[in-house]
Amino acid sequence: MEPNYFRDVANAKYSKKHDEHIEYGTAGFRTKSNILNHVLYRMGLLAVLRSKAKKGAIGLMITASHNLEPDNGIKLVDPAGEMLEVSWETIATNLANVPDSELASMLIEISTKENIDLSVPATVIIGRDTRISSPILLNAALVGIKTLHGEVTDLGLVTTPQLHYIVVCTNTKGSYGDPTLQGYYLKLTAVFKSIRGNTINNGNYTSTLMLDAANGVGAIAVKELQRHLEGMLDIKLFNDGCGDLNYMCGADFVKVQQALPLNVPSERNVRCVSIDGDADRVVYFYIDKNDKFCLLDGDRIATLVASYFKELLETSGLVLQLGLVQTAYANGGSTDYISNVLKVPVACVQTGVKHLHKKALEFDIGIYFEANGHGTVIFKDTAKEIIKNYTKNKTHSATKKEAATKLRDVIDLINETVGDALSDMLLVETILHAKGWNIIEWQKSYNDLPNKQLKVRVKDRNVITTTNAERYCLTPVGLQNKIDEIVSKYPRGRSFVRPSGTEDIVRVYAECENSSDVDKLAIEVASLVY
Ligand code: 16G
Ligand code: ZN
Repeated sequence: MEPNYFRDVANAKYSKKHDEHIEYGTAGFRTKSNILNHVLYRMGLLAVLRSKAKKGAIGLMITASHNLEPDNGIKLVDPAGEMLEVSWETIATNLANVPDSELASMLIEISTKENIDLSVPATVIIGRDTRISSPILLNAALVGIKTLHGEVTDLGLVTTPQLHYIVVCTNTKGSYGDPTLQGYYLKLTAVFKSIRGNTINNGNYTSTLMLDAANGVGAIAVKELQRHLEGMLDIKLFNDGCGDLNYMCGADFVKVQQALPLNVPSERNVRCVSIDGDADRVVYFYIDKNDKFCLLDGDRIATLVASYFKELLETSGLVLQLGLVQTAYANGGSTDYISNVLKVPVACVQTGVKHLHKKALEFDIGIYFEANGHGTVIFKDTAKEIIKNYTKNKTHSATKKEAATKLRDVIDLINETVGDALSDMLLVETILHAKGWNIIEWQKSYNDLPNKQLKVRVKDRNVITTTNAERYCLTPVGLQNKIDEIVSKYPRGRSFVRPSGTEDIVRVYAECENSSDVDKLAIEVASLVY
């Protein structure tokens, strides 16, 4: 190792100015933006080491997703476009919290333990969301990267999924797509247009929708989509960046509050979409003829996609294993529908995209969605190859080949690296168009159980530990028995509590058959946690 390589890492401007312990959680570091400066600097340093360790470009995204404006955060993206490897999450946490005096020695220790060849060149691809604090934090990260002589590609304002896309394209030398924003828009929109053909409307499907962009970076991307899809998809954009980020709008607000976001007009039976502040989550909703708010969340998207893929597999005669991955938050109504009506295997894992992604890799075609609208579909390389060859095989009937061709094309519409609100939306639009469905028909496919989520502030959320994909409480001892007792009083009742990975709170989820009971059930369970 070059002895002087870490010589300049001490930097007074980015020294650690407080003692708050910060953790690399489910989606990276996320907290108040004014205590993140040294963390960003240090993650710049770490990204260089990670790039050298993996001999590939690393992504660094500055965002706090659906959190309000005062927060910010950072996450690192591995070369294949995936979340940072779990063992490096601990390394990141340790590096963020070490005293300044031990920074250099910890970097040396990481390099030695991870066997990093420091002569390997490093590249870090950076993106940021629209928060006021993002440019300052960007500078901190840039200084970190440059201190260790890493190359930087600064993408400016991008959605989180766009960053993931560009990282994977860069590392696969363009075979996944062109590593530019232009490449991203062209890839998604070209296939969207070609699948849709000349029929803009079909059956009860019409091409108009209202989109709430949470006043986030997604609004910029949506404007690009509007340009590319003019005449094909009529997107009416709301919360386009002029208002407060994620404030009473966006996918998280809509999902949790089950209410119309600010500024979106209450028009009956119109298909509406909400994305979150960094555009990796999407939910649909509409106001029905009785002025009731109706939500179509990640579970709905997953079931719609599963039913479409199942249909294409059956029609084409392709034999591939289709599976769906959910979390404990998935509505019991959706799980019943998937298992009993669609008859697609369904797995449940703990919250956080990395867990869903990993499980979905076990299927030839793995669909994963969190109820909050974060999800995608991933295909094994072998499955892609089988589908491609099938479309070329002259012995299959035209109908079979047509279904296989649709399957082949729709793969290009999907951002497999991570849940992508815009790619997911274009997929949903494609499926609704193919089925000739309006949003009411989509909703009729099954009934959600009434459900409620609550946040509880506690002294130490980590006293709650869970198992069985967060559906069962291990500690405090006795809590689970009390939950079971309460739940047993409610027909089709289900409830769980878990510590949040992104906020200093405990989350409570409850569902049951009668909407008049659900608030009571949630409050009863929440009262056990106080
Ligand atoms: C993060 C996760 C999301 C998860 C949420 C749970 C990623 C990219 N994002 O936003 O998947 O649903 O955290 O938050 O993994 P919670 O632990 O606060 O409930
Ligand atoms: Zn997000």
